[in-house]
Amino acid sequence: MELTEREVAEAAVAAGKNADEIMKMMAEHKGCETDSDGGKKASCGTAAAENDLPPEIWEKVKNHPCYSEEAHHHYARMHVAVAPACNIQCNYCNRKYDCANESRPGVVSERLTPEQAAKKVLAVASTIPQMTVLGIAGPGDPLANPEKTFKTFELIAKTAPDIKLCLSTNGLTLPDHVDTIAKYNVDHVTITVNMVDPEVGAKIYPWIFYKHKRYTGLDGAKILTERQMQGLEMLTERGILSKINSVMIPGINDKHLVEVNKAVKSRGAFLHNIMPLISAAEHGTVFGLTGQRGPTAQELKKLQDSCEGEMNMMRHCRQCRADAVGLLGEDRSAEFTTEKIMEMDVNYDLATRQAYQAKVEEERNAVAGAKASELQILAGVESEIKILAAVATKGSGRINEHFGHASEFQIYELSTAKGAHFIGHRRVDLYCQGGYGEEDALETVIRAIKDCHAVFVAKIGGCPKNTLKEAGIEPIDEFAHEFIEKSAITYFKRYLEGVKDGSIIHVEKGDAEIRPGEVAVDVVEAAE
Ligand code: CLF
Ligand code: SF4
Repeated sequence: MELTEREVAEAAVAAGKNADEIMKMMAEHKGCETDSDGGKKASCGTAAAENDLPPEIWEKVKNHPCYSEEAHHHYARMHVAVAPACNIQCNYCNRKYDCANESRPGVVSERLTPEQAAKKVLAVASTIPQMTVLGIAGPGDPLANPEKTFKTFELIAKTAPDIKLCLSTNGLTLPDHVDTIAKYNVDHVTITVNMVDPEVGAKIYPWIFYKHKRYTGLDGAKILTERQMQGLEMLTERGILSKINSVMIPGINDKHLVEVNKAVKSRGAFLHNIMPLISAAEHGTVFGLTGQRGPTAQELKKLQDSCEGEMNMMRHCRQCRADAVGLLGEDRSAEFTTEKIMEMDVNYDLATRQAYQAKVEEERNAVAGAKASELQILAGVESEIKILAAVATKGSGRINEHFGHASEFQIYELSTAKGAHFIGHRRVDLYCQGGYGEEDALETVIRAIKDCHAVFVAKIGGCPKNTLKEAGIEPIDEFAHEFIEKSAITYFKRYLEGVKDGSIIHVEKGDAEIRPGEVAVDVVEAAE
């Protein structure tokens, strides 16, 4: 009989194992499944731990905040906007904005030369020692700007060799560049794949520009999908980790993305990231102007859940901008404008970075230990009930953000089968506006987390507390600065006990709204 993860943990507890031993037993139980073709499964989950993955894969993902959900609480990435041009047109993109494949629209980027970009990387690496990954993700397509992209990688590989290199592409010219990608040790490549059927593709891509010629409709979509799949296969052959980003467009490719998931998994993709379409008339995109809506929170979750059996899903993407800096979900790009960087006295010290990262690893191990003991809290409790909880956090796996200061909430699904399971985040307006609460912002927070039963915060004022309660969301501040998962499970156990003794009446919650990013105009004009 197949044991669940929790049953393994319970058996370990019963056998008197300590937290480390429990983690190890669970990892061995999960193992890396073998594919029907006898090969190793590409991944054992974005939440995978050291024992879940082959050592060479673990080395690549362990401190990459996008490829490891667990790492994203501790490690930061940065993007440099060196690639303005694009060679296709997506109906969700307005060239005045950052690439919507990897960057939410509407945030200004500065175009950088490779030399400026290299200086910026050193400046950020000296200031944020947990910044471990440099990505090039736009504002156009990095591989439509190969000279600038690879020159940037070359400069950084020389001056900051401990930083992992990462790029994101629409895939049209990927097959032409795989050898160069391998040459510069770019270990992580994201391809945006929204379809594997040109009929679907023709509704998303009005044209592509390939070998000096413009192709429209079905012809363009056919070339694009063939090139994307060819590029993915080539990356897999060379052992380069690939992640697939897909934009979920209700009524156009939502059902089809299950097919996409199968196609990319069979070609060796490591991870699949299904993101919500960001669409609003003021973006000036085709989809924005035609009123194409994005998915709701529950529609997105349902699709991600349905693909999870096929392949591991990334659920912590922030659709970040082409000049993003910091932990996923935090925005420190304003600290590193070109003007400020040029004035900065940069002192890139590898030993300091390594010492800091050793401390990060200690914190990370403490979180893992807390997760193991979390499963002990649930030992012997059985229930079909699943609830969602929102968490205000600044990172490090702790409940350490005030309600009014949170610009996003992390969402966990609580169940007796899986414990506390990260399923995504919700962007919100700041409630606290310079010392006073903003009622309109509170309404947007409630709309964003109204599928949650509880919200965990480090601190919250009396007024928002009451409004949240009236909306059926329980504000909880008793676990301030404690580990998220352990606290959430402690609460969940209490919740189930309340349901059992009748003091709590369990009600199913409805759906919630996914908020797009801020909208601003006039950013980088992408040249063809
Ligand atoms: Fe950047 Fe992308 Fe590399 Fe990450 S982002 S190039 S893989 S380092 Fe990450 Fe940002 Fe989502 Fe991209 S959260 S948009 S998946
Ligand atoms: Fe699509 Fe290019 Fe816009 Fe990116 S920059 S969203 S690939 S059109």
